[in-house]
Amino acid sequence: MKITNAKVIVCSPGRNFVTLKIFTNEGIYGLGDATLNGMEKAVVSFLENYCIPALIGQDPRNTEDIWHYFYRGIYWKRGSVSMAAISAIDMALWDIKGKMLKTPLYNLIGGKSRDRVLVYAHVNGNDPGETLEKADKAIEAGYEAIRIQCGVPGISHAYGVSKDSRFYEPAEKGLPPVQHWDTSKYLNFVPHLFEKIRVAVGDSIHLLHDVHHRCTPIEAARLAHELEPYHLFWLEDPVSGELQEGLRLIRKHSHTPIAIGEVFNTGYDYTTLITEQLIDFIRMPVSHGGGITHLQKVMALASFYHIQTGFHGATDLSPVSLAASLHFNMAVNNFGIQEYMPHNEIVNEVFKVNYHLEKGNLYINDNPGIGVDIDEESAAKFPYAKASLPVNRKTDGTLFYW
Ligand code: EZ4
Ligand code: CO
Repeated sequence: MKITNAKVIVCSPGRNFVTLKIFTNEGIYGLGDATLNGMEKAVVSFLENYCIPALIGQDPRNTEDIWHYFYRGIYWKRGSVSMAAISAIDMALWDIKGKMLKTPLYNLIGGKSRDRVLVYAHVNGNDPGETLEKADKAIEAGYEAIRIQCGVPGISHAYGVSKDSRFYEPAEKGLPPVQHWDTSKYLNFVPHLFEKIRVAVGDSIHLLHDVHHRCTPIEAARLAHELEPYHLFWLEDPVSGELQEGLRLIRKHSHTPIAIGEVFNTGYDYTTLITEQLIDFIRMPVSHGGGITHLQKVMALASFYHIQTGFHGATDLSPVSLAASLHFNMAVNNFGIQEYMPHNEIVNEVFKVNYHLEKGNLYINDNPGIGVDIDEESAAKFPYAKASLPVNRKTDGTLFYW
């Protein structure tokens, strides 16, 4: 079996998606998600100019060797752009493998360990009252786990609080907008928010919260400690992960579970975090973390340290990514939870999906491979539109963390 060609499909049904389609001499093709929010064209260029020419003629069944060809074989390693490309290639090859063997991807990576995938919903409001109303709605809809984000008094626009009440989208058209941030206001506010929410929703609902890397290790330690009475399922990205040792300080002061790494892109970003048991959940998704091939290794290492999956799954990850995550989560023993945000309806005109939501859980059907298809005619109706994630500045203008 040979790879005969590959192409990159860029479309924007409400938001930008980059999809890699790999063709073979046996008529089977595979799809991979290469979307990197706000940096889409950089991945397109890397795929088109460097990866696709090297893929043509290779045997698509050799997922392990091809992965290493693009990772070990390339002098300039790692980085979000090249890892997004490698992840898309790997996903497309596993899609081909499943289609060739006429079986869903989960059967190739361990079979079913469960019959559904627990997801968490996104709840965000401008103030605690509105946030609680939306939390009640999510619980009524059957969600067992909800991520709570809320506007912070004194901060004009807090990241993660959606402008559109139905869909969550942090990127805005054009160049990056500037948002403002004040950590002390945030730290003073969040424990009160969670007290209110926990008292109102009771003990049986899982509550999650995303810090989006806005704290220093000692600030994050304070927050994780002060949130202990409200029994969070996890506190996400409490600090920027560049300094893995920084997580030691949080662990030392708190038993709030920690999830980290939606911006990570290799297992090397996790080695200290895993082997010192500084975290509880892996956020790095299939689409940015090296695909199925690499994430299997990361989650295997994590399994020895009681660390579970909790993959990124915001709307900037395409349905191909979400389906790939679902196969992974169905198969792996150390499954934790999956992030889920419904895509805008027009996304489903372009992508034909093989999963559905029922009472806070996602179910996947038995389509072979990853099992999502793309309607290219429909994709062509939605041309790329530049959009960017915001940059953050303190109120005095100092550029701040992501
Ligand atoms: O900032 O998906 O956990 N989810 C998040 C998201 C991410 C965006 C980045 O593209 O943190 O809001
Ligand atoms: Co996040």
